[in-house]
Amino acid sequence: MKKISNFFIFIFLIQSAFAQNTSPAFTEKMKAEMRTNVKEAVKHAWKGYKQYAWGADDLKPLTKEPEVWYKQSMLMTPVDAFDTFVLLGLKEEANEAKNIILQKLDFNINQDVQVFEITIRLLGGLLTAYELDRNKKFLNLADDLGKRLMPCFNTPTGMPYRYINLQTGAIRDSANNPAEIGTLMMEFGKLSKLTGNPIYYNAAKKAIMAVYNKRSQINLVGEVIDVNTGTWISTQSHVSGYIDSYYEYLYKSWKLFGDKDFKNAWDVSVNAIKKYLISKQNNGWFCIHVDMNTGIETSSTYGALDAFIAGLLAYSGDIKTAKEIQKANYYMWTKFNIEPEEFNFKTDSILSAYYVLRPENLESCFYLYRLTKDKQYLFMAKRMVDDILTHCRTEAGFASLKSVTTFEKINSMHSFLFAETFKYAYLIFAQDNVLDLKKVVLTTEAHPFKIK
Ligand code: DMJ
Repeated sequence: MKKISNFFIFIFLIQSAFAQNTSPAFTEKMKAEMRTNVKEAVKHAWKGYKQYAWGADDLKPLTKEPEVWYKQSMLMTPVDAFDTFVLLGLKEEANEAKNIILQKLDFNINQDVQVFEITIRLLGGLLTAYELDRNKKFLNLADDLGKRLMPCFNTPTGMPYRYINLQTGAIRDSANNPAEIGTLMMEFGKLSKLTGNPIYYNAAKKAIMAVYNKRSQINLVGEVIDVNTGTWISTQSHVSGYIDSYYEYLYKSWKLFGDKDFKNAWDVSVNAIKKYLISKQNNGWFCIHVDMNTGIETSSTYGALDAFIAGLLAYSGDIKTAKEIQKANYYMWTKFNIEPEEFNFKTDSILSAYYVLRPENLESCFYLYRLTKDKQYLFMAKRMVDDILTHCRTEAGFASLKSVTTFEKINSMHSFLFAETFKYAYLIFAQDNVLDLKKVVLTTEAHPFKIK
């Protein structure tokens, strides 16, 4: 009898807590536990990399083999991971990463590389490493890489080619996209600020502004553009892959450099995003695909990559829209216990079922928590982190998933797991001063750059 009455008292207390709109507390102890769990996961993944893939770009977490992107490794994992180790206070791991980078990294490779990926992971990682560690060798490596990448901008429009040979400077693939064109601004701009050489800033600014100047009459950009002629090859418009971080860099470049041209371009662009791309559903707001000229919907594809837009909108001051979109992001996550790569909110169905350890949903939680201190985002983040640590862990590290409906794993562990996913997973449960958003701006790969 006593047990039954206790049960009713408990239910009563929960109900009255909800009636008073007070959700349960997320205690300091819970935060500390989450930080411990994330640190342990970082150490586990790094241990696997060291044991089975030391010196390679990435670890293949199922077969326990090294993965090298091109002819020769460029140490993607150590470079992407270094600042995460520093922020998490993992000194031994930070030293190991630093030593291999300074001893082995060499960009004199006769190989075509993708300008965007090399910039956000390596140039970005090296610049942050320099700002954190002050060892000039990091900056020299960044400057060497910057010089090797510069010929990509030699086009009539100033928009870069997608690929460049790091040794010969030969360029290829003139069909590029706003994300890969625009997401060079923070890294090249920072390189200019740190070296005193303006060529990088100027080239990257010309490129991103060239995309902006090719916007349609309704202020949207398309998905693929010819960098020689400036003609749009695909007029699909959205905030997903191929466009996403172009918008991110318009706003963040304004925050980082205080250059008003970026702010103006962001203001115009974000109004168009809100007018044409946002669709309001019961499960939250999400972004559709439209034609850049007409604004007419072409598909209602959303997904793991698009999830960044909530965080970006929160960061730029629109908390209301951000909260609505994060509701959809979380719905997409909890429906399967991990988000799929692509999801259709209108039909409530998966379009593409894989999960490659992406950070964007957690990233948005991080910004929303920092800016609102609403503890629902701590609970959301806990759920996502717990799910990743449970479903993706392997003996040697963490693996991507072939499908979020079966949890079958695939043999891939991208370096952005260290640079972004683990970093956001930790920071959301850490004190604000571990990373002060008034002092730094995080790049698209979550490398913090100091605002000067
Ligand atoms: C990262 O390399 C960057 O965040 C990029 O802008 C998008 N894709 C991955 C993470 O999903």
